[in-house]
Amino acid sequence: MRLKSFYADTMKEAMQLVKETLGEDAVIIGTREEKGGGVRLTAAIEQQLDVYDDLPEPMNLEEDEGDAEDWLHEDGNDEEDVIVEHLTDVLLRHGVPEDVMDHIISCATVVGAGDPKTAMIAALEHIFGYRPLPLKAYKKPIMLIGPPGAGKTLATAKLAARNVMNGLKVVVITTDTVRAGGVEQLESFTKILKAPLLEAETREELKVALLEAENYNVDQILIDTAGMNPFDPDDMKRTAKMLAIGNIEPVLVMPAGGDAAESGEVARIFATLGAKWMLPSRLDIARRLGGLLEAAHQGGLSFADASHSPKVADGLLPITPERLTNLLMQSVKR
Ligand SMILES: Nc1nc2c(ncn2[C@@H]2O[C@H](COP(=O)(O)OP(=O)(O)OP(=O)(O)O)[C@@H](O)[C@H]2O)c(=O)[nH]1
Ligand SMILES: [Mg+2]
Repeated sequence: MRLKSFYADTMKEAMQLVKETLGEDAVIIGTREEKGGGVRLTAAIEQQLDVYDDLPEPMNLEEDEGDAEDWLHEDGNDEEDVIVEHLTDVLLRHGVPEDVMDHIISCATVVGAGDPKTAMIAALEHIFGYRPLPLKAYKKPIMLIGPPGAGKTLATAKLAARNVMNGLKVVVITTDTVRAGGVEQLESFTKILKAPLLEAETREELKVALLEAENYNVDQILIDTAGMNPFDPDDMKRTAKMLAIGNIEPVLVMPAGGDAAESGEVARIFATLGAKWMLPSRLDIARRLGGLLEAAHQGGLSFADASHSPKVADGLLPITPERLTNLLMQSVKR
């Protein structure tokens, strides 16, 4: 995709310029009235890609900045234009929906940072919340919830492992007792960690397990749950009833790489159960992060730590505006 901005006194003239320069296939992706009069119109055009162009490239910010300089000199654009064009390109490549993209770009231009990366960090910092999960005694049991296969059990094991490695005592409870292998999958980790693993299928059993866990006098209680379908009212009611026991902190485990609209809707539903935290999973096997940004936006969720590998030993990465920016700015071809 190639992006270019055009300036003209009227929209009609700007459209004509787009047509003459980029041809009939150009798509208008943004318009803005300039402070000093006239309009600015940003247009995009697909470039023919070789099949190998679709492979990911390593991040090379210096090269990106070089490109930005070229824009500056060739087109006489100012810094703000370079930032808008660069960020628009990055966000489009990640399939970020228009309203979130507009919000990020307006914030990035308002902060007046000199380069696209700094502007993106500032915008992401302003728009989204970032709260790593506690690595200390936490009075609320942490319950990992999310769609089937999202990575809840692996995330539970990673959280348990990092707590134990930091000298904290944990008890793990699983409510995924019906599915074959559900308990065994967790047990293989809790045994190594020498952490008690309790089972609770129903709300009543969970109440009992929580009382038992408190008797262990631990720093954290982690609860792994069975996969739940956000669009199935029965599944959601069951989870809501478990959470209604009180004082439980639900954390949504959300796989990266999903369709943005779908991820946003899923996040919004889980947020109604009280989730305020989102633990992104599968960062290593996703190339587009529009789904995660839309989920954070729709659900009003803060980014917690993320899972970036299928190995418990690799642990979790705290998500910060800087890390999110680096992930977004890694080259992703459309
Ligand atoms: N590469 C990679 N694989 C992951 C990651 N997180 C989870 N997985 C894999 O995804 C699969 C499902 O992970 P689980 O932790 O079992 O997911 P779950 O949400 O507990 O699944 P259910 O209990 O069946 O709903 C497993 O094969 C995990 O190894 C990740 O961050 N990166
Ligand atoms: Mg599981």
